[in-house]
Amino acid sequence: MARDHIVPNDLRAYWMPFTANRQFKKAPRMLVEAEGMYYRNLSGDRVLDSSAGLWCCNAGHRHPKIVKAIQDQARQLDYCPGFQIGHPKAFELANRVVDLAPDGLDHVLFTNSGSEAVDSALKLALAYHRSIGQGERFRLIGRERGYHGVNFGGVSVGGIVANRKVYGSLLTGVDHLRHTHMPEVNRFSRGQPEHGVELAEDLERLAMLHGPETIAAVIIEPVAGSTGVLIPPVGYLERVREICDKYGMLLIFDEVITGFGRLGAPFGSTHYGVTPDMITCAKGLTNGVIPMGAVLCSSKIHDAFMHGPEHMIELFHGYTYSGNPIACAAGLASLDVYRDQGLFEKTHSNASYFEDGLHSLRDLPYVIDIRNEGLVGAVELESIDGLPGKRAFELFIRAFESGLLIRVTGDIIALSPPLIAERSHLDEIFGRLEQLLRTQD
Ligand code: PXG
Repeated sequence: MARDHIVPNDLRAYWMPFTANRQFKKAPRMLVEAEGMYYRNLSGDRVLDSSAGLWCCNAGHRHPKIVKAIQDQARQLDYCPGFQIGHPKAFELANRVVDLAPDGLDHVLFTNSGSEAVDSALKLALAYHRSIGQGERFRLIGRERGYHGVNFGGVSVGGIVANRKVYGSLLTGVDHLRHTHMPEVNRFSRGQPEHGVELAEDLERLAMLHGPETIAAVIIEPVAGSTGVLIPPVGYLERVREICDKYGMLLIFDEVITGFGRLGAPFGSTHYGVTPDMITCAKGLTNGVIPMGAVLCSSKIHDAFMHGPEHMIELFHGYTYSGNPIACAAGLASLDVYRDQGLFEKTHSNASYFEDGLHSLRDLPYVIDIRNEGLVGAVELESIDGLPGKRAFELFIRAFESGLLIRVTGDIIALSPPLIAERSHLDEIFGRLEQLLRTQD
């Protein structure tokens, strides 16, 4: 039955995610088309994408091979139950992902988002310890300023205050490492900051505080993205790995952003040469086109569940859409495109050009820090007294109106262009940003 209070073009019903809804609905910003590095808005103007959508469209937009794979799959097998039944592409995609992963991460669970991947990994960590007779390991360690999605587990181990504080007590038995942002000594670092390896010792402190035998897993992003691009100090990830090994704690790298080429290697772990026990990923897995996430885990973890009568389910976990055929087709096509267009290598070779362009902005008004790694970077602005986030938000609006999509978090501009970006696109991004930064009020 039609509701008579619904009128065409009414924006009220949709409560938008992580959005200033009232502001948006007064002055909507709509995108209606995309191709390659550009979106198009309602008026038909081009909008250059400097954030790969939300850090996910690594091969750019509307890639013909990905579009075709999705169309073909929808025509052939639209949906297939994932519990007790399979379809070939889910197995093929799992193998392809394992091929890209560091040695030793040989098994894949599929989810529908990064948030679900994180909660799956945390549950798997707890269940693993229980299955090897260490059920007393119930604690989970995250990090201040960490972002691990919005489900209860991910918010509990996450460290972004606004995402946590209104949601009650969250999971119990969680603690947080200190974050690694040390602008006093690392301001304007290029690549990994020199100072801060000692922050990894915070894990020792937490182990001593709680008793290491109570800790199941530590989850961190190799490069913390959402909080404003924090690059790990030299030696930090290696030291965290050592401490986890010393006490039998699992290490989970949340690679939702760093997975699939962002740093110029398949994963952050391959880029930094540090292998975790699990990787969570999403976004670039399907080029952002169809929702999908994954947890990669070691054989040690997988094999610990493979006992008992063979007719029994080994892990009571999964989603209606785990390994959805259309998502798998999008995933396979995305990985083909990354390989065939050499996008990880291209990112590696564009990284220093990107770095130079980004750091050329350092003397512009209100710029207090710049940091980068691979094809991800941040420009941090001085906050307006009493109005945190306002300066960057205004810049975001002005950028959008002038035809540039950027992502801002607090007063930090985060850049993560599609990996197909040519140097001319990077020049355009930095040229436009320079203009916008120079003309701030
Ligand atoms: N872990 C990490 C490290 C992430 O970056 C998630 C988990 C959750 O993924 P889903 O698919 O559930 O959203 C993310 C997502 C931003 C931004 O601009 C970052 C994310 C998502 C949307 C916006 O900071 N990261």
